[in-house]
Amino acid sequence: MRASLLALSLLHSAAAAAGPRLRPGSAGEPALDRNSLGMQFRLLPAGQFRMGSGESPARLARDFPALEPERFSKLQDEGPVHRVQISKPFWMGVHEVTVGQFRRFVEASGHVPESIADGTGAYGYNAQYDPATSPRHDAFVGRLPRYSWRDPGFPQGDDHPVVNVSWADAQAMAAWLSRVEGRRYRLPTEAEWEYAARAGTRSRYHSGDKPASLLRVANVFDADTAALWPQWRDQALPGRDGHVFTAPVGQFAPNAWGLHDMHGNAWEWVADWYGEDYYAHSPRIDPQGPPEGEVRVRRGGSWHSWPFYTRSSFRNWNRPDTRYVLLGFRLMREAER
Ligand SMILES: [Ca+2]
Ligand SMILES: [Ca+2]
Repeated sequence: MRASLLALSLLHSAAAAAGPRLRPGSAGEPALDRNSLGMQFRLLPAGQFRMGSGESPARLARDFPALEPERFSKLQDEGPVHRVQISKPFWMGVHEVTVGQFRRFVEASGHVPESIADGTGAYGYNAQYDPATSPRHDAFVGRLPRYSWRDPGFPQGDDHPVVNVSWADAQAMAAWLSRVEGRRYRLPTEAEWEYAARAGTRSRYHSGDKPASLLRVANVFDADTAALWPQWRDQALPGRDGHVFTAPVGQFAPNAWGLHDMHGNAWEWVADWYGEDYYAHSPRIDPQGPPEGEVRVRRGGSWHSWPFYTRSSFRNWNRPDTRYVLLGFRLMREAER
């Protein structure tokens, strides 16, 4: 038994080294691999999907009654729904990059994260904030030098998603892993991200259309988090997901392709510049985003996001030097040919 398991594992390693395996694993899930930092990746197949959302403001207003109706008329950037072809299989990170993985990267590479290098720091949660009197009515303060990826003002274990990292910090980690392993790591494109998040679904979430379905699959702005932001209690997911701030990655059910936390926990930087009307003219095969821009796209929502903003099609953005308590990243690895 032991010998045959060993043989099987050698066979698997040989197959993985030889190139991508297009067929899903025997359990119906894509093949799984671990890299030198212990990060897990799933080999997603090449394929086509319909990107974006064409939901009417009326339908959204019906299903998200706590939001002001004006919000639903500002979603033109999610359309038109268009067919996108992902031409090559790729290895997608199963989890958001964790605090522990980011620390190992920083220690091994000598990379100085942008929040420390430029001396301005990052954002943090201020537990003393008073919703009635604090500036901006916001518990998040910054930038301040005391905050960084090491300390967003709330407790995080090594298995939580790293936040307060800039787009360049994410790029630096991908470049370092690529150098160390001789394979190409990078941020997913916006199209690769949505393809991976949907895992074949067309619904608002990979768990269905109903916000309540998120309780099973995502750490979002739930009743416990809303206790700290009572002014937004009406926006909270009814119910408790068990996490006031970030959760350890992989605590919730994965999507059909074995990927965790595509909704919620930390927003995820992707590679693309943001273009509001990009979907109207983007190439059908492997779109890469506009050639230039001011802000980079982030996807998926966070532990502090209302359910509406964690939909698979929702697009948001930040300046690339942003470091914020809600924003982390996930890496992908290109499949060897
Ligand atoms: Ca939560
Ligand atoms: Ca996420």
